Amino acid sequence: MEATQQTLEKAVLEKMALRQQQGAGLDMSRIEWLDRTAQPYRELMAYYRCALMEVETKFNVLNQEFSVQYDRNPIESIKSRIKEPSSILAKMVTRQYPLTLESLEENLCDVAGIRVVCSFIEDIYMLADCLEKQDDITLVTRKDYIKNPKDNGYRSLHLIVEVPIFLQRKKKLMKVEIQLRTIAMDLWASLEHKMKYKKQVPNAEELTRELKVCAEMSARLDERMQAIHQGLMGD
Ligand code: 0O2
Repeated sequence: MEATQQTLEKAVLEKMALRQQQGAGLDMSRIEWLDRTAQPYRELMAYYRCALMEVETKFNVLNQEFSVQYDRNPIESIKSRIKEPSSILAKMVTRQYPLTLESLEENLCDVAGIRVVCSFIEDIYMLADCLEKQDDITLVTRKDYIKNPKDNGYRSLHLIVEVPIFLQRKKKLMKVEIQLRTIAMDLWASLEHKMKYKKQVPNAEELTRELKVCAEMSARLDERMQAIHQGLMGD
């Protein structure tokens, strides 16, 4: 598995190196080029990791403040990831984006991704609003798949934001994709994801229908649990 990953990473770097080499018209060997491009690629991924740390800290701060003020944590868990080189390459090739680092940065919004799992739907909107109001955050897009679920039943709130990272000599704005969902939405999405990526699923149509029913049921459950919670808090 690790060996496959390394091979794929090498393939991405090599393809990007070649494209840049052709663009710049430079005359040097493939290996030299790979070495030269490997470093900028790693640097860019390091910047995305820094951006993830910034956004994750912002959510942790909000969670702390909330727990002090209201004696409860709106966030159940936070997971972050950098998109794998193979997925980056696949997306760039499928969408016919130029295979350069500049194009990667400009066209892909989900290289750095953070998933925030909340207890209640109202926590999702509260956290999203708090984040969007921060003066170093720029909202690029907001897709509300909770109010407008996908046809298959998928629910989550998606934000693409730009966040500055402060480096030795410069400030750099980095894009981060944020997915906010409840525990029930998260469970549903991981089950559906498993099904999507499984090659041969017996009774696929039946399971897809069943998943859609489950999405409806879990949405009702989220609403009822929130109503009970509001009742307990006296809202
Ligand atoms: P992965 O492996 O999770 O990264 P974009 O790809 O952002 O340019 P798109 O497709 O409109 O454009 O983005 P959208 O709708 O905001 O979805 C982005 C991500 O949300 C997906 O990333 C999934 O993580 C998640 N997602 C969206 N729809 C579904 C769904 O129907 N089921 C599940 N399980 N997850 C979904 P990737 O890149 O597809 O995958």
